[in-house]
Amino acid sequence: MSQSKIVTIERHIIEGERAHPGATGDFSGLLRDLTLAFKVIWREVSKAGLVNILGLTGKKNVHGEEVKKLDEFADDTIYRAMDHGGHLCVMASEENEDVLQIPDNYPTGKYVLIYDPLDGSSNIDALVTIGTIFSIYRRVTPKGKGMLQDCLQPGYKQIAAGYCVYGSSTMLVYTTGDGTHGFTFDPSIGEFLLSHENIKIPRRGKIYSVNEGNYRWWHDGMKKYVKYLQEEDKETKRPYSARYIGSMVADVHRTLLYGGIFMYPGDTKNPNGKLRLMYEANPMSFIVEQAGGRSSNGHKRILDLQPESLHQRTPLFIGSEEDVCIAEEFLQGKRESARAS
Ligand code: AHM
Ligand code: MG
Repeated sequence: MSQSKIVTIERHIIEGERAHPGATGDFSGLLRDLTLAFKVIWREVSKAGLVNILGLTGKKNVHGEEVKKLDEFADDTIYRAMDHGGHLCVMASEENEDVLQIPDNYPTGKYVLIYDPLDGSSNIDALVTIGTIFSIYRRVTPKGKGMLQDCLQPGYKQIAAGYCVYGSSTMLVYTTGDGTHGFTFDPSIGEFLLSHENIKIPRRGKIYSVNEGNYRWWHDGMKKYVKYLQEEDKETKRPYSARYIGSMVADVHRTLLYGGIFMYPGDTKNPNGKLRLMYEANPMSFIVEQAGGRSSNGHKRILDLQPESLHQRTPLFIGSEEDVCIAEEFLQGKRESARAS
Protein backbone atom coordinates (compact mmCIF):
# COMPACT_ATOMS: atom_id res chain seq x y z
CA MET A 1 0.00 0.00 0.00
CA SER A 2 1.25 3.51 -0.78
CA GLN A 3 2.70 5.26 2.25
CA SER A 4 1.80 8.80 1.14
CA LYS A 5 -0.93 10.36 3.23
CA ILE A 6 -3.88 12.26 1.78
CA VAL A 7 -3.93 15.70 3.36
CA THR A 8 -6.14 18.60 2.33
CA ILE A 9 -4.95 22.16 2.72
CA GLU A 10 -7.53 22.72 5.46
CA ARG A 11 -6.22 19.80 7.50
CA HIS A 12 -2.64 21.01 7.00
CA ILE A 13 -3.52 24.50 8.20
CA ILE A 14 -5.40 23.21 11.25
CA GLU A 15 -2.54 20.89 12.20
CA GLY A 16 -0.05 23.74 11.74
CA GLU A 17 -2.10 25.90 14.08
CA ARG A 18 -2.36 23.14 16.66
CA ALA A 19 1.41 23.26 16.96
CA HIS A 20 1.03 26.77 18.38
CA PRO A 21 -0.48 26.63 21.85
CA GLY A 22 -2.99 29.41 22.43
CA ALA A 23 -3.99 29.64 18.75
CA THR A 24 -7.64 30.63 18.46
CA GLY A 25 -8.42 29.11 15.05
CA ASP A 26 -8.84 32.61 13.70
CA PHE A 27 -5.88 32.23 11.38
CA SER A 28 -7.10 28.84 10.06
CA GLY A 29 -10.44 30.47 9.32
CA LEU A 30 -8.73 33.22 7.35
CA LEU A 31 -6.76 30.77 5.20
CA ARG A 32 -9.86 28.65 4.66
CA ASP A 33 -11.78 31.67 3.35
CA LEU A 34 -8.88 32.49 1.01
CA THR A 35 -8.81 28.93 -0.32
CA LEU A 36 -12.47 29.24 -1.24
CA ALA A 37 -11.70 32.42 -3.19
CA PHE A 38 -8.97 30.57 -5.13
CA LYS A 39 -11.43 27.84 -6.09
CA VAL A 40 -13.90 30.42 -7.37
CA ILE A 41 -11.16 32.21 -9.35
CA TRP A 42 -9.89 28.87 -10.73
CA ARG A 43 -13.41 28.09 -11.97
CA GLU A 44 -13.54 31.35 -13.95
CA VAL A 45 -9.94 31.17 -15.17
CA SER A 46 -10.38 27.61 -16.42
CA LYS A 47 -13.41 28.51 -18.51
CA ALA A 48 -11.96 31.78 -19.74
CA GLY A 49 -11.79 30.48 -23.29
CA LEU A 50 -15.40 29.33 -23.24
CA VAL A 51 -17.30 32.33 -22.06
CA ASN A 52 -17.33 35.87 -23.22
CA ILE A 53 -15.19 37.06 -20.35
CA LEU A 54 -11.97 37.93 -22.17
CA GLY A 55 -11.17 41.40 -23.37
CA LEU A 56 -10.60 44.75 -21.80
CA THR A 57 -13.06 46.62 -19.69
CA GLY A 58 -11.73 49.89 -21.01
CA LYS A 59 -10.70 51.02 -17.52
CA LYS A 60 -7.15 51.57 -16.33
CA ASN A 61 -5.82 50.44 -12.96
CA VAL A 62 -3.78 52.64 -10.59
CA HIS A 63 -0.61 51.90 -12.57
CA GLY A 64 -2.16 53.18 -15.79
CA GLU A 65 -2.48 49.66 -17.21
CA GLU A 66 -5.60 48.33 -18.87
CA VAL A 67 -7.62 46.06 -16.61
CA LYS A 68 -9.02 42.81 -17.94
CA LYS A 69 -12.31 41.39 -16.82
CA LEU A 70 -10.74 38.43 -15.08
CA ASP A 71 -8.55 40.76 -12.97
CA GLU A 72 -11.64 42.56 -11.78
CA PHE A 73 -13.41 39.31 -11.13
CA ALA A 74 -10.50 37.94 -9.08
CA ASP A 75 -10.11 41.20 -7.17
CA ASP A 76 -13.78 41.30 -6.33
CA THR A 77 -13.93 37.60 -5.42
CA ILE A 78 -11.13 37.86 -2.86
CA TYR A 79 -12.64 40.96 -1.31
CA ARG A 80 -16.10 39.37 -1.08
CA ALA A 81 -14.68 36.14 0.36
CA MET A 82 -12.68 38.00 2.99
CA ASP A 83 -14.65 41.09 4.08
CA HIS A 84 -17.14 39.42 6.41
CA GLY A 85 -15.16 36.69 8.21
CA GLY A 86 -14.15 38.89 11.14
CA HIS A 87 -10.47 37.93 10.71
CA LEU A 88 -9.24 41.05 8.92
CA CYS A 89 -9.01 44.72 9.85
CA VAL A 90 -8.00 45.99 6.40
CA MET A 91 -6.95 44.75 2.95
CA ALA A 92 -4.89 46.15 0.07
CA SER A 93 -5.07 44.93 -3.52
CA GLU A 94 -2.69 45.64 -6.39
CA GLU A 95 -5.71 46.74 -8.43
CA ASN A 96 -6.74 49.49 -6.00
CA GLU A 97 -4.98 52.72 -5.18
CA ASP A 98 -5.98 52.88 -1.51
CA VAL A 99 -6.45 50.36 1.26
CA LEU A 100 -9.74 48.41 1.21
CA GLN A 101 -11.81 48.84 4.35
CA ILE A 102 -13.99 46.21 6.00
CA PRO A 103 -17.65 47.30 5.61
CA ASP A 104 -19.25 48.92 8.70
CA ASN A 105 -21.70 46.07 9.23
CA TYR A 106 -18.98 43.40 9.65
CA PRO A 107 -16.63 42.77 12.57
CA THR A 108 -12.91 43.52 12.26
CA GLY A 109 -10.08 41.22 13.36
CA LYS A 110 -6.38 41.17 13.99
CA TYR A 111 -4.98 40.37 10.53
CA VAL A 112 -4.11 42.33 7.39
CA LEU A 113 -4.40 40.86 3.87
CA ILE A 114 -2.39 42.17 0.93
CA TYR A 115 -2.97 40.59 -2.48
CA ASP A 116 -2.31 40.63 -6.19
CA PRO A 117 -5.56 39.14 -7.52
CA LEU A 118 -4.27 37.96 -10.91
CA ASP A 119 -0.57 38.30 -11.59
CA GLY A 120 0.56 37.94 -15.21
CA SER A 121 -2.77 39.19 -16.50
CA SER A 122 -1.29 40.40 -19.80
CA ASN A 123 -1.06 36.68 -20.65
CA ILE A 124 -4.73 35.84 -20.12
CA ASP A 125 -5.69 35.88 -23.79
CA ALA A 126 -2.89 33.40 -24.60
CA LEU A 127 -4.03 30.99 -21.86
CA VAL A 128 -0.65 31.23 -20.17
CA THR A 129 -0.27 30.34 -16.49
CA ILE A 130 -1.32 33.17 -14.17
CA GLY A 131 -1.79 33.31 -10.42
CA THR A 132 -3.02 34.99 -7.25
CA ILE A 133 -0.45 36.10 -4.65
CA PHE A 134 -1.11 36.97 -0.99
CA SER A 135 0.59 38.18 2.17
CA ILE A 136 -0.76 38.21 5.72
CA TYR A 137 0.44 40.45 8.56
CA ARG A 138 -0.69 41.00 12.12
CA ARG A 139 -2.19 44.47 12.58
CA VAL A 140 -0.16 47.14 14.37
CA THR A 141 -3.02 49.48 15.28
CA PRO A 142 -4.91 48.36 18.40
CA LYS A 143 -8.51 47.83 17.22
CA GLY A 144 -11.37 48.79 14.92
CA LYS A 145 -10.79 49.43 11.25
CA GLY A 146 -7.24 49.03 10.01
CA MET A 147 -5.18 51.78 8.45
CA LEU A 148 -2.40 52.30 5.93
CA GLN A 149 0.22 51.76 8.66
CA ASP A 150 -1.12 48.24 9.22
CA CYS A 151 -0.26 47.49 5.59
CA LEU A 152 3.10 49.27 5.36
CA GLN A 153 5.11 46.68 7.28
CA PRO A 154 8.41 45.19 6.14
CA GLY A 155 8.23 41.71 4.62
CA TYR A 156 9.99 39.97 7.51
CA LYS A 157 6.85 40.67 9.56
CA GLN A 158 4.64 38.54 7.30
CA ILE A 159 3.05 35.70 9.24
CA ALA A 160 1.98 33.89 6.08
CA ALA A 161 2.33 34.21 2.34
CA GLY A 162 1.34 32.14 -0.64
CA TYR A 163 0.22 31.95 -4.21
CA CYS A 164 -2.16 29.94 -6.29
CA VAL A 165 -0.98 29.21 -9.87
CA TYR A 166 -3.65 28.40 -12.42
CA GLY A 167 -1.75 26.31 -14.97
CA SER A 168 -1.97 22.88 -16.56
CA SER A 169 -2.79 21.93 -12.99
CA THR A 170 -3.69 24.41 -10.29
CA MET A 171 -1.47 24.56 -7.25
CA LEU A 172 -1.47 26.46 -3.99
CA VAL A 173 1.92 27.08 -2.37
CA TYR A 174 2.12 28.66 1.07
CA THR A 175 4.26 29.24 4.11
CA THR A 176 3.55 30.30 7.66
CA GLY A 177 7.27 30.45 8.43
CA ASP A 178 7.53 26.70 8.93
CA GLY A 179 8.69 25.59 5.48
CA THR A 180 7.04 25.97 2.09
CA HIS A 181 4.33 23.51 1.09
CA GLY A 182 2.46 22.88 -2.16
CA PHE A 183 -1.06 21.53 -2.71
CA THR A 184 -2.38 20.46 -6.10
CA PHE A 185 -6.05 21.08 -6.82
CA ASP A 186 -8.18 18.05 -7.62
CA PRO A 187 -11.20 19.54 -9.43
CA SER A 188 -13.18 16.31 -9.19
CA ILE A 189 -13.41 16.60 -5.40
CA GLY A 190 -12.84 20.36 -5.15
CA GLU A 191 -9.89 20.02 -2.77
CA PHE A 192 -6.27 21.14 -2.67
CA LEU A 193 -4.24 18.04 -1.73
CA LEU A 194 -0.72 18.05 -0.30
CA SER A 195 1.59 17.16 -3.18
CA HIS A 196 4.84 19.00 -2.38
CA GLU A 197 5.66 18.85 1.33
CA ASN A 198 8.53 21.02 2.54
CA ILE A 199 9.76 22.21 -0.85
CA LYS A 200 13.53 22.80 -1.03
CA ILE A 201 14.91 24.92 -3.84
CA PRO A 202 18.22 23.58 -5.29
CA ARG A 203 21.27 25.50 -3.98
CA ARG A 204 22.18 26.32 -7.57
CA GLY A 205 20.18 25.96 -10.77
CA LYS A 206 20.82 26.16 -14.50
CA ILE A 207 18.00 28.40 -15.67
CA TYR A 208 17.81 32.20 -15.69
CA SER A 209 14.66 34.16 -16.22
CA VAL A 210 14.58 37.82 -17.22
CA ASN A 211 13.08 40.06 -19.90
CA GLU A 212 16.14 40.49 -22.13
CA GLY A 213 14.23 42.92 -24.32
CA ASN A 214 15.21 45.52 -21.73
CA TYR A 215 18.94 44.85 -22.27
CA ARG A 216 19.72 48.30 -23.67
CA TRP A 217 18.56 49.98 -20.44
CA TRP A 218 20.37 47.60 -18.06
CA HIS A 219 23.22 48.77 -15.87
CA ASP A 220 26.70 47.45 -16.50
CA GLY A 221 26.69 44.90 -13.65
CA MET A 222 23.46 43.37 -14.93
CA LYS A 223 24.81 43.09 -18.49
CA LYS A 224 27.98 41.42 -17.22
CA TYR A 225 26.03 38.99 -15.04
CA VAL A 226 23.85 37.77 -17.90
CA LYS A 227 26.93 37.47 -20.13
CA TYR A 228 28.51 35.35 -17.38
CA LEU A 229 25.44 33.07 -17.36
CA GLN A 230 25.77 32.60 -21.11
CA GLU A 231 29.46 31.64 -21.04
CA GLU A 232 30.53 28.02 -21.17
CA ASP A 233 31.83 26.32 -18.01
CA LYS A 234 31.23 22.65 -17.26
CA GLU A 235 31.80 22.90 -13.52
CA THR A 236 29.06 25.51 -12.98
CA LYS A 237 26.82 24.02 -15.71
CA ARG A 238 26.97 27.14 -17.84
CA PRO A 239 25.64 28.32 -20.19
CA TYR A 240 22.32 28.41 -18.35
CA SER A 241 19.05 27.98 -20.23
CA ALA A 242 16.76 31.00 -20.53
CA ARG A 243 13.05 30.75 -19.65
CA TYR A 244 10.73 33.75 -19.39
CA ILE A 245 6.98 33.35 -19.26
CA GLY A 246 6.30 36.99 -18.40
CA SER A 247 4.06 35.91 -15.55
CA MET A 248 6.08 36.33 -12.37
CA VAL A 249 4.11 33.87 -10.31
CA ALA A 250 4.72 31.16 -12.94
CA ASP A 251 8.38 32.09 -13.47
CA VAL A 252 9.06 32.04 -9.71
CA HIS A 253 7.11 28.80 -9.28
CA ARG A 254 9.36 27.11 -11.84
CA THR A 255 12.42 28.63 -10.15
CA LEU A 256 11.27 27.30 -6.78
CA LEU A 257 10.98 23.75 -8.13
CA TYR A 258 13.94 23.62 -10.55
CA GLY A 259 16.31 26.23 -9.11
CA GLY A 260 18.06 29.10 -10.88
CA ILE A 261 17.23 32.77 -10.78
CA PHE A 262 14.33 35.04 -11.72
CA MET A 263 15.16 38.73 -12.15
CA TYR A 264 13.32 41.94 -12.77
CA PRO A 265 16.12 44.49 -12.37
CA GLY A 266 16.02 48.23 -12.07
CA ASP A 267 17.48 49.95 -15.15
CA THR A 268 18.09 53.42 -16.56
CA LYS A 269 14.48 53.64 -17.75
CA ASN A 270 12.78 52.19 -14.64
CA PRO A 271 15.19 52.52 -11.70
CA ASN A 272 13.01 50.33 -9.47
CA GLY A 273 12.02 47.81 -12.13
CA LYS A 274 8.38 46.84 -12.51
CA LEU A 275 7.36 44.54 -9.69
CA ARG A 276 5.66 45.74 -6.52
CA LEU A 277 7.26 45.24 -3.14
CA MET A 278 4.06 44.63 -1.16
CA TYR A 279 2.05 42.55 -3.62
CA GLU A 280 4.70 40.54 -5.43
CA ALA A 281 8.25 40.74 -4.07
CA ASN A 282 7.54 40.30 -0.33
CA PRO A 283 5.26 37.25 -0.48
CA MET A 284 7.43 35.48 -3.09
CA SER A 285 10.57 36.26 -1.06
CA PHE A 286 9.08 34.78 2.13
CA ILE A 287 8.07 31.61 0.23
CA VAL A 288 11.45 31.22 -1.49
CA GLU A 289 13.45 31.91 1.69
CA GLN A 290 11.38 29.31 3.54
CA ALA A 291 12.39 26.85 0.82
CA GLY A 292 16.07 27.65 1.43
CA GLY A 293 16.44 30.23 -1.36
CA ARG A 294 17.42 33.89 -1.39
CA SER A 295 15.83 37.13 -2.50
CA SER A 296 17.28 40.59 -2.85
CA ASN A 297 17.01 43.90 -4.65
CA GLY A 298 20.65 43.46 -5.66
CA HIS A 299 21.93 45.19 -2.54
CA LYS A 300 19.59 44.32 0.32
CA ARG A 301 17.35 41.48 1.40
CA ILE A 302 13.83 42.16 0.08
CA LEU A 303 12.21 41.21 3.40
CA ASP A 304 14.19 43.91 5.24
CA LEU A 305 12.99 46.79 3.04
CA GLN A 306 10.78 49.30 4.85
CA PRO A 307 7.86 50.12 2.54
CA GLU A 308 6.96 53.77 2.11
CA SER A 309 3.92 53.42 -0.09
CA LEU A 310 1.47 50.68 -1.00
CA HIS A 311 2.38 50.45 -4.65
CA GLN A 312 6.13 51.01 -4.54
CA ARG A 313 8.24 49.00 -6.95
CA THR A 314 11.50 47.19 -6.33
CA PRO A 315 14.19 45.44 -8.38
CA LEU A 316 13.95 41.70 -7.66
CA PHE A 317 16.54 38.89 -7.81
CA ILE A 318 15.08 35.68 -6.43
CA GLY A 319 15.86 31.99 -6.50
CA SER A 320 18.69 29.60 -5.60
CA GLU A 321 20.98 30.85 -2.84
CA GLU A 322 24.20 30.60 -4.88
CA ASP A 323 22.72 32.13 -8.02
CA VAL A 324 21.33 35.16 -6.19
CA CYS A 325 24.64 35.64 -4.32
CA ILE A 326 26.58 35.70 -7.59
CA ALA A 327 24.07 38.14 -9.12
CA GLU A 328 24.54 40.43 -6.12
CA GLU A 329 28.32 40.37 -6.57
CA PHE A 330 27.97 41.50 -10.19
CA LEU A 331 25.37 44.14 -9.38
CA GLN A 332 27.49 45.55 -6.58
CA GLY A 333 30.53 45.72 -8.89
CA LYS A 334 32.43 43.18 -6.75
CA ARG A 335 32.79 40.83 -9.68
CA GLU A 336 33.33 41.46 -13.38
CA SER A 337 33.57 38.00 -14.89
CA ALA A 338 33.79 34.28 -14.11
CA ARG A 339 36.52 34.83 -11.51
CA ALA A 340 35.82 36.87 -8.42
CA SER A 341 38.00 39.99 -8.37
P1 AHM B 1 0.77 42.38 -13.58
O1 AHM B 1 0.66 42.23 -12.10
O2 AHM B 1 0.07 43.58 -14.09
O3 AHM B 1 0.37 41.15 -14.31
O4 AHM B 1 2.32 42.70 -13.94
C1 AHM B 1 3.35 41.99 -13.40
C2 AHM B 1 3.91 41.08 -14.44
C3 AHM B 1 4.70 39.95 -13.83
O5 AHM B 1 3.90 38.83 -13.65
C4 AHM B 1 5.76 39.70 -14.86
O6 AHM B 1 6.92 39.16 -14.31
C5 AHM B 1 6.01 41.05 -15.42
O7 AHM B 1 4.82 41.77 -15.25
C6 AHM B 1 6.37 41.00 -16.87
O8 AHM B 1 6.73 42.26 -17.28
P2 AHM B 1 7.47 42.52 -18.68
O9 AHM B 1 6.44 42.32 -19.72
O10 AHM B 1 7.96 43.93 -18.58
O11 AHM B 1 8.61 41.54 -18.78
MG1 MG C 1 1.25 41.32 -10.48
